[in-house]
Amino acid sequence: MLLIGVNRSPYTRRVAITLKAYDVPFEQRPLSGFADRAEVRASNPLGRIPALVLDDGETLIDSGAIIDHLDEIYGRDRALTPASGADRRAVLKIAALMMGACDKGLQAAYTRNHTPAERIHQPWIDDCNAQVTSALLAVDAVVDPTRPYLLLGRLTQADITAFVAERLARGIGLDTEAQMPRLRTLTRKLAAEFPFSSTEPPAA
Ligand SMILES: N[C@@H](CCC(=O)N[C@@H](CS)C(=O)NCC(=O)O)C(=O)O
Repeated sequence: MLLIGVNRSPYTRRVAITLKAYDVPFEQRPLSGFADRAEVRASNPLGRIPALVLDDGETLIDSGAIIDHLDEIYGRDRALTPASGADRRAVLKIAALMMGACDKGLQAAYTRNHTPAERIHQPWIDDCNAQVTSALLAVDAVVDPTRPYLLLGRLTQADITAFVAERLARGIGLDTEAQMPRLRTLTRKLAAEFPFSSTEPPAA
């Protein structure tokens, strides 16, 4: 199995953490959606990371669809996203909030990095960052500091997505320590667990 993408990408890292949590061996080709456009498009015509090439050559794209497949094959009755019911809805809701926060944080970053300085519309960037903040605050409110994980008393995709979104938020300058202290404490604890520590990207 081959994971295409750099772990600096929250979407790629989410898949890498999931593979490690399921103890699935894989290789990784650390391509960037911007620096390695042609190579990335050869795996995903949309030109985005991550993509996952399965052992039979089939290529899956988009972190949500990739994780759906991993849950089906490797998660079974302990899937990181429960198969049905209220538990599934609760995990999916946090995952949607956190992946949406990543989308908005990256929109702000893309605007800053890919727009000529005189055309940058700061209110749009501020709006995006406010949405990231609001989503993270909602998850901060769910954290129970006496419990090791967000939901269900075990690691779920809620923790994984909260981890990558909080990390992205710090990367774009949000002070999560001050604004979401419970979430920051949770992500510090998660960072010490193997699926998270073993997927830490190299310092830029
Ligand atoms: N919804 C996608 C988002 C993937 C995504 O936006 N990846 C970024 C890297 S963080 C990318 O490849 N951006 C390049 C581009 O959009 O041109 C997923 O969950 O996999």
